[in-house]
Amino acid sequence: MSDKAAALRNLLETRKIVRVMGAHHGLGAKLIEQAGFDSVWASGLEISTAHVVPDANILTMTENLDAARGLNDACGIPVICDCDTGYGNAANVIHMIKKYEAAGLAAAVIEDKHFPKVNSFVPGRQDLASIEEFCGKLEAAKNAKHSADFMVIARIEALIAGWGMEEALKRAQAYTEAGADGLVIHSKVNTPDEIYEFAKRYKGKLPLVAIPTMYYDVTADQLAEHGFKIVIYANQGLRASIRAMQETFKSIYETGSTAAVESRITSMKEVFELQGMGTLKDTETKYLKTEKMHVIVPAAGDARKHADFSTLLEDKPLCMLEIAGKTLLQHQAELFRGAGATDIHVIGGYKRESIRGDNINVVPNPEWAQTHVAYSVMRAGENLKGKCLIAYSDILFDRQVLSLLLKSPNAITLVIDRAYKTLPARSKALELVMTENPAEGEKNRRMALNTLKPVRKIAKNLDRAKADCEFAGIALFQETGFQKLREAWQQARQKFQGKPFYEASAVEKASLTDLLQYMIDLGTPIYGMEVEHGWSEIHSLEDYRRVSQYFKATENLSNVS
Ligand code: SPV
Ligand code: MG
Repeated sequence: MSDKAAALRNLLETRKIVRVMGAHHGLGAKLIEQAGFDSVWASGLEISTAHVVPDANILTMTENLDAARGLNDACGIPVICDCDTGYGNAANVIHMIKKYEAAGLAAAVIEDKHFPKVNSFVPGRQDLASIEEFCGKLEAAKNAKHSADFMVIARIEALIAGWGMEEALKRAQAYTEAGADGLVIHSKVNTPDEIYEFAKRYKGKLPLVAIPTMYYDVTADQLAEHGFKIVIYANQGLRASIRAMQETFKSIYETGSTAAVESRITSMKEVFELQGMGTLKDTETKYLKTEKMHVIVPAAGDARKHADFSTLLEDKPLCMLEIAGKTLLQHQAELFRGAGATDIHVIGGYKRESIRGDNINVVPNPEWAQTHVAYSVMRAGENLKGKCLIAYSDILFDRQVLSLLLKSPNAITLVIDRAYKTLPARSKALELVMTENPAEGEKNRRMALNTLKPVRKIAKNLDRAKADCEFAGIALFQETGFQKLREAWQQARQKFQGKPFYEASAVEKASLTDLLQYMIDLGTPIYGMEVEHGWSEIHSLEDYRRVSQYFKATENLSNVS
């Protein structure tokens, strides 16, 4: 038994009049449901027009059934189907009813014309079937359906064909006796008078259906007051969308741009909502078992002490600094998402209330003034499972650097820059790295871009003569590597409680480099991926200007291409 057929029966019991709106595709059905209508009309006229063929049984039953299924699947309300004349004789009707009922549709309307029919509003060839022939179809339909709820509604075309009121009433009586579940009385005049007269004179008890295409002034309440139980607005959605598309296309064609129509058309956001993109996201979270890639951006510190542009940071942390129209964080987040990040956690401390961005999870570190990067990272990382990328909030880097890093098979990989020695001295202490074989990089300069080298030392106070690289502030931890980082942190907090920890005065004040050095000392392999360019920190006004100019220049480049 179709739940939707039962739902339609229930609507007939509970509504003063059941309001039905025509559609030809799932989207229409969804919008009809959202607008509050009770039911959807799978309109032959609409479905034909959508295929750009005349509403004259050019489309097959299968094509109409497919369209009706599409409407039904897209909404939770019952669908009443326009089945024309039943696609042939009584034998065709039997097949049709079985198919429509099995598809979960709520009702089939068949009209008493000859196959192939023509739309009721097209003059000429409105040939009526005999009463006997049509009653045969109704009896066949009644016997073919399984559920008492599924409705077979007879549509009387006597007024359309010009056979007059007496004929219409005679047919109404005959169809009632033949077992129809409802009656459509169709009319092409522009007042409801003749259907009102019909309703008044009809002696049976079947629910009456009106299709006020021509007598469009009538209200649903007026129809209800005159004894109608169902009103079908058969084609207004189709007509509205044709006009809207024509006007939109004309404007775009004439102006050469979509600007003039933008405010009149549905936003992409709304389009995605209609598609059910939100549900898809939930589904993905629940069922897609692909590895997650989390990103942690420690951004809790107050950078004013390092930066010579500190006045720009009175009300925000460095990650909210605007560079070429976007915040530093937004630039980073776009890169991370492009690389497949599933979620981005930004640890906020100083002025954290100003941190915002699409799909950014701000993790507060209220102890930010007494703690440092390792502590912040672990606030976000405590419960994360999967791969994790840690990126300092004051750096920007090239897409290529990120994609090379993500190819690293090692459990822990740091991006390290071997060109640091050639750069002018910088105000902030650099985080230096000594790899296993510093000379190697020099030897293979051209080949070594993606070389992964074991890191021996990482610290601020490394002897510059021994340090071959600078840590670029981005590190990739595979799930196992991140687990090791977490364990090392827990161990360090116990072991070094109340004591200095590497270069930090206390373990809570540890930099990431302190924790990494601790791990190296514990025997955990940590690799450095050598690069020579492709990233920049933003520590000075000079950095800020250079990076801003870079973005403006690349924007101009992309405008040219
Ligand atoms: C349809 O929508 O296809 C109908 C109603 O049959 S009407 O076009 O008004 O005849
Ligand atoms: Mg029709």
